[in-house]
Order: sequence, then structure tokens, then C-alpha cells
Amino acid sequence: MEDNIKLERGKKVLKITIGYDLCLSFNAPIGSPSPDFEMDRDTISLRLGNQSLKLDIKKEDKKIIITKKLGIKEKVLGFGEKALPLNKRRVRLAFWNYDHLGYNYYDDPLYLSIPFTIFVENNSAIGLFINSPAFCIADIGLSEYDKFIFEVHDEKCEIFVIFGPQISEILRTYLEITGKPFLPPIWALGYQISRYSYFPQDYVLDIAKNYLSEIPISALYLDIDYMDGYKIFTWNNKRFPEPKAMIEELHKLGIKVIPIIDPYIKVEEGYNIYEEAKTLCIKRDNKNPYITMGWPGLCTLPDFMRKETQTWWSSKIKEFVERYGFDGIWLDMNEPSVFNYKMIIEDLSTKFGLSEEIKAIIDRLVYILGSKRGVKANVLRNISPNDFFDLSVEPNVFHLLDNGKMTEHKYLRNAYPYFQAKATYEALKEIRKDVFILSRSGYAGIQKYAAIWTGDVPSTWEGLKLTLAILLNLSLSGISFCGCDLGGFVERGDYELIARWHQACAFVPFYRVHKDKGATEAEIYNMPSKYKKKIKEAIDLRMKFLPYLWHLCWKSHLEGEPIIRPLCYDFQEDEESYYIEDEYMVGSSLLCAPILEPNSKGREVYLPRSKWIDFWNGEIQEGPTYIECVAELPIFIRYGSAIPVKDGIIIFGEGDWRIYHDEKGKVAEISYKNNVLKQYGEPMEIRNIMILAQKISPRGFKANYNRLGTMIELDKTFKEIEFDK
Ligand code: MIG
Repeated sequence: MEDNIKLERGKKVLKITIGYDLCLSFNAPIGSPSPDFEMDRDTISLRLGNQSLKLDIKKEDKKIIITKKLGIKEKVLGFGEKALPLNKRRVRLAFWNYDHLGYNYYDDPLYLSIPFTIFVENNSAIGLFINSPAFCIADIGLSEYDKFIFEVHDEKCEIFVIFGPQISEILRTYLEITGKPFLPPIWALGYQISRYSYFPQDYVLDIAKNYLSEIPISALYLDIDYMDGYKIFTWNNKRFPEPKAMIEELHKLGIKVIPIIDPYIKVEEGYNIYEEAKTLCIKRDNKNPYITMGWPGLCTLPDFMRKETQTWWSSKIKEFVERYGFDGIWLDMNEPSVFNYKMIIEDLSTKFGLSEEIKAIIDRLVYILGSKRGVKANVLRNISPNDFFDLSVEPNVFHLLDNGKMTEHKYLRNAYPYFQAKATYEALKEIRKDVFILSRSGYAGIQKYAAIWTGDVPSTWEGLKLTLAILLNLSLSGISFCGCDLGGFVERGDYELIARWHQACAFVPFYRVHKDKGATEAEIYNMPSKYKKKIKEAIDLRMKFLPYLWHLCWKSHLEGEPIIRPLCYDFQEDEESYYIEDEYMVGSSLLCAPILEPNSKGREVYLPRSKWIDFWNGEIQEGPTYIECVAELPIFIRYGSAIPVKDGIIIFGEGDWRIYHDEKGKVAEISYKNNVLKQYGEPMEIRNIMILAQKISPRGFKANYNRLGTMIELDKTFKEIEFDK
């Protein structure tokens, strides 16, 4: 390697900087222990405790190539939003934010790029975060079985090697580097509703009221049709004659309102946003703006890589949110995704004089073929940004950076949504106590600013299964507050699928129903009662566990722990746990094993090493084991858990429990066998306790209980409860 390489030791981290002037740079956490290392030409050998790692780092044809040997049983986890199993082997992944309509298993890339992975071999984990927002490729044992080859298509990057040996430690350190997840407002855990699009105004109010007659909802989203000709920061006054009054009324009903905002700026003389932003946009060359096609037709895009643009955007967001009283912002198309294929249709039209009708047919055709977009991660082939030309900004247009340098899009595309979310976050932070942003695209670090949903997943059983895998991949990559379109987005599966989807995601942090234009009307109040009942039960169950989810949001925010996670996070030593992505842990205390097949009454559930209690029937199981379980939504509580729920606390574990509370009757501390289970967030009042174990009885208060699973009402005077063995 040449000499423009810098090495810094940090707490359990070695940071290797190659080149200068990265547009988004992160610091290694300060402290010890820090790894020892040696460099011998292209090879760097690192060691900390009994963990070691060897990386080859080479520069070749304007690329940086990082190589590492892969063990036969080595697991490769993370890498963000990937439609792949937890353990990624024999695949080639691209990092290029991409609008992937109707994706399926192994379709790659998707909307968001996170070049962070965790290797696990013999129960020992090491993390690797390659910070480059440029086009990158990870070849994980595809071209050579025993090699991990990461290509950065640029001459600069930062490489963070993160030592474990626990997966949880690595994730925590990664979040110290890139930033802890934002703390969502509590309403963001509620049931939220959306479709493409709710309008006009009266209909929006009707929908809200119809929902409320069935189930509480916490937020309603306005998709692109609220705008005037898809021009951002405008209103369609015909559809929404009094937006302010409408929002006020929704607020009175206890419903938050969140509008979608795309990045497109319509090229239109006299449109104030265009006039103001003209000079702040991505450039075709030194003189001209980059003009492309987006929802409003010909448009340009703000160049978020520049402070000046961020400040401008923040001021627009502030103005818009304050004027109408919105409660959050939904950022879509921010990969950024543009309709280059429409430019081609326009070119054809100019050449051959196509009618609007023919143009519409071609457009529809491309939309349908859209599900064939992207590339397959398990097929060996060369990949370049040109593979994604149909919907991506051209790789060779320019961003003007703060240092005055013009830099091509391909070197920083993946960081675009990061800076947009940052500017949006900073705006909301100034005017709102609680900030909530939902973003489709993102990059490492986006977790500080926004929640992420998994975009346009097909409404199929495959889509449902896939969604769980993607959410777990996101969770292991620092995106704690993630979710999906409940029921799927593209097309519309049957009611059974929609109901199962609501159950499967009952504990998923972001819980919003959403669907495509043209998809069958499927608001729950219009559903057959059988399915409506199931969905309502799923929502009730979620609401029961809301205090636990809230506690986990705090934990994620303060300590960098994922809210939902794959079994291998809590049971790293368990080989089986790396191959299970149809079950998930909710914090460390609850295991959810949803039913993901049509026409089934139950499923086989894997329970890792621990004692577990079936939440529904109180049966105790000893893991590791596979069991047959018949339930609408199988859930299990782990031994030694205290879970705060709406009407009390659920505890499972024999003997040695102590629960203390303060003068207000709020839980101050729970300890179990000398382990303190700390409460985060707003401490809860304990009115009831559900004891899920036969062999304990409380001391210090009187209670009539004996039936497993019944809540015991407490006498409010106690200060401390102790449980006998
Ligand atoms: O080109 O705003 O993923 O949730 O409803 C499609 C319309 C644009 C894509 C988003 C979807 C949203 C839709 N958008």
C-alpha cells in the first residue's frame, strides 16, 4: 500500500483510513483495550485477546480491494437491507441504493446500503465496517469459496475492524462509531395507517373515524396525491380545501399526521422551490443542473452533500411542518430514485411521435417488468452502476462538495439519504419535542435520524417470509427502528395473508399498514369479521406489550441494543440459531415464532438453550429443542425474565425475585438472582403481576392467586415484594 494510509487504535477498534476527504467520516471510540497490529506490505494482521484477523488491502484500477479468508463454518451476518438469509455465503452483494419494486429472495440491491458485517467463527465474532458511500461489491465465497472480497469502487474509504468476541459487543461498538438509534416518540409504536393515497379530505376523516370505531390508530400518512402536481411543499387544494382544519381534526381524534416528501424539484419557472433551489442541485456539468424525470415530470434534485443545501432544506421542512402542524416526515424516493426509463420513453416519443396512450402502455410494461429489476445475489456476474440505470441518478453527474470539489455521483450516492435525513432531523428537532422521520433509503448512521421501512415488498407469502429475514438483517446492522408495509405493498394477497402479516410483525418496532394504488381496498373495518378479529387481536397483543417495546426503544437508544433480533444475537454459541429467520427475539425475554404458511394451525418452533414458557398455555419447555406448537401466534417467555406490560409485570423464573418501587408506586428496580433488570423510559406503575412459574409465592402483600397466567392485583401499599422459592 502507498503511504496515504493512516492507522488509529480505538476501544476494541482499529481504524484504517485510506485516502483523504471522505464526504462522511466516522471516529473510532476512544479507550482501551485496543488491538495490536502489524503491517507487512498489503497484509495487516490484528490481534486483541485471543481474537485475531488478517486482511489484505490492495489498490487496483482505482479500486480498493479488501480480502479475508473465510472458514468453512464461518458465518457472515449483517450488511443491512438484504433479501437474503442471516448467514450470507456464496453470494455477491452490491451496495447501491436502489428502488426495487416487488423484490423477492436474492434480489439485490435494495433501497438502503450498509457496508457493515459481523463474521462469526467458533463462537467468536469480529466486525468489519467499510465506510464508503461509493459503489461497492462484497463477494462472499461466490467466486472463491474460501474468500471474502470487498471492492470499494473509489480510492478512499475508512475500514473499521471491530473486536468482540460477542455479537452484541460488536453491534454496540458499531453504534458508538456511527451513532445510537434515535428515540422514537411513544406514539410511533402504535398502529399506523397508510395507503397510496388517502384523498380527498373528507375521505381521510372518514377513514380515521372508521378505524377508530374498531381499533386505536396512532398515525395517518398522506402519500403523494396530497401535493399539487407532485410538487413538493405544495397542496392540491381541490382534494384538500382545508388541510389545516383536517389535521386539527385528526389531532383531536388523537391521530398524528405525516406527509410524504420526495426529493424532486420540478423544473418550473416561478415555482418558488425551484427558484430557490436552482443553484443547490446536483449538476450535469460545471454550468447546468442535472435534469431528470421524477413524479412531477422534469425535475432536478437537491444536492444534499452540501451544507448550504441542507440548511435550505431544513428551513423548508420547518416552514411546511409548522404551517400545517405535521407530526413527522416520510421520506420516499431518496435513494435517490429517478425515472430514467421515462426519459427513454420521452426520447422515443420525440423520435417516433408516440401517442400518450402508447406511452402509458410502455410505462405500465416497465412497471410490470419492474419485478425483474436488480440482479440476483447468488449468480456470478460483473455488476456495475449501469445495471441500475433505469431508476438511479446517472453515475457520472456531479455533486459540489463543501470543499469546492466536484465529485461524481457514483462516489457518494449511498450517503445521499443520510444527509437528507440529517437535514430533516435537524429541522424537526428545532420545532418539535419528539422527532419522527420514516425513510426508505439510508446509509450507515441513518439510525440516528430515521426509522426505516422495507419498501415495496410483494403481498405474497414469500414476501412475508422475506420481510422477517430483511428486518432481522437490518436489526443486526444498527437499524433498530425498522418495519414493513403490513400486508405487503405490491398487488394484494388475500385476507389470510394480511392477517398473518399483522400477527407476524406484532412486535416489530414500526407497525404500519400500507398498500399500493390499485391494490384492493383492505382497511380492516371493511374486512370479513374472521380476519378482522385476528388483526384486532394481534394489535391488542402488541398494545399489551407496548411498555416492553418502549423499554426496548430506550435500551436501543442508550445502549445500542437491537429491539428485535435473530436468535443468534442472544444465543451466539448455538449453531442452529444462525439458520432461523422465521422466528425472532424481542429484547432478550420474548421469542416470537409467527405462522408464515397458508392454511396452518400451528408450526414447528425452535427454542434455544434455556427454559421457556408458552405464553398461551403455560407449558414449560427446555431448550434446545424443536416443538410443535398450535397457537394463532406462538410466543414464549425466557426463564429469568420480567416483562413490563400494559396492566402489570409478567415474571418467569423461580425464586429470588425482588421488585422495588418508589413513592408513586412506580417500578424502581427489579432484581432476579442478584441481576438487576433495569427499567428504562417512563417507569411503570405496578398494579398487577403475572407470575409464570408455579414455585414462587410473593411475600409482603396479600394476593389471591394460584392460577398460572392470571394477573394478581396488588395492594398498593407495598414497597418491596420478595418472592419465596
Ligand atoms: O414510485 O409515493 O415505496 O410506499 O406509496 C412509487 C408512492 C413511489 C414508493 C413507496 C411507496 C409509496 C409510493 N412510492
